[in-house]
Amino acid sequence: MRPTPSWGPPSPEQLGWTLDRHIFERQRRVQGATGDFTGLFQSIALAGRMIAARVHKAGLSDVLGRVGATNVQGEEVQRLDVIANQILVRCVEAGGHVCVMASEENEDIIPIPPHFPHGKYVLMFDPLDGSSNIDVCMSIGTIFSVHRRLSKAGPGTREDCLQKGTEQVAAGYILYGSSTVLVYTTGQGVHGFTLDPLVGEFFLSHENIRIPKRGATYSVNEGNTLRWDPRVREWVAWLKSADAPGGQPYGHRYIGTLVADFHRTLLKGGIFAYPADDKNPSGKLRLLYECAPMAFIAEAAGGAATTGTRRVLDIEPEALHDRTPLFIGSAEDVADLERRLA
Ligand code: AHM
Ligand code: MG
Repeated sequence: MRPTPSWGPPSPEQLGWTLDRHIFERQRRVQGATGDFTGLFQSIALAGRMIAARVHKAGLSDVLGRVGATNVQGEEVQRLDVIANQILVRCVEAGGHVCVMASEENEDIIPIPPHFPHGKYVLMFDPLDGSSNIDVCMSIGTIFSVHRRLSKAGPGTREDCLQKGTEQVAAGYILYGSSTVLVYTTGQGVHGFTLDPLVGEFFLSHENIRIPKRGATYSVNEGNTLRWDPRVREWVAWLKSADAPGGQPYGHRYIGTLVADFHRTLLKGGIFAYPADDKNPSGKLRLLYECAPMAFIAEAAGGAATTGTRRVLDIEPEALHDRTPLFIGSAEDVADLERRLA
């Protein structure tokens, strides 16, 4: 006998909830909204689709490998890094929604060319996070953070970029994984959209994501163990022991791309850590392009993010490329870590 077909509930595509529509509906609820925010998001999503297209056929086009230079962080620049950076800048600069940008790949702020209008927002991004994974077909991502400008008019300034994480008006990331997923928050609710590559649209696939209060997985580069503060070493040893919360050892997962490790942590719970170490005494990850946007998302989903001693979102940046230690994830897992470092 042939099985009875089960059609199930309508898919996100059938419902037509695209990213554009989701943001537009929200804009309608804000009195006096100008559409600038919606426009900025459309530009970011376009850049995401363009980067995804290049990432997914990277081995076939001439985009893999190094450009032979190091970036402001002293790291080797990969070709796809440069391409992703250019795509984001070009997609956003002409829209008239931002007054200045800053990127992990650029030493200084990225001004908006004078022939384009200057808008009220500031955009900061890590165009291609997880660079070391590009050439080996592992998940990589884009991270972005949006602030309102502080300066009154005209070209934006470095000070417009140097704002605390609490001042973000939106943050998000795009994960180029087994599928391409865009996750964003404006501080209330975290929503995820999956790219249908045939339609070329992001459809709502993860509405109102809440991070579990506690997880059962930790994510850290354990190759750095000998370089850590002994209290961090003891904390990781505890997570691996039968004394760990739940009475059994935590599992370990580490991809080495913050976007991918964070996405898993957001959906399944647990904790991701990049502690300070002897080589990176202030931590490795950058406050403005990586830690603050992810902390904004984590808190909006009911999780937490700390340097070990203070809330990441409260850090006042001093320079564009400031770094900070990061412990982020389920609220109870982060609280345990804080207690152990106190
Ligand atoms: P990148 O932005 O240059 O790719 O560097 C940041 C990446 C993060 O995505 C990841 O969490 C970390 O560096 C991995 O570092 P390591 O290879 O030291 O474990
Ligand atoms: Mg990065």
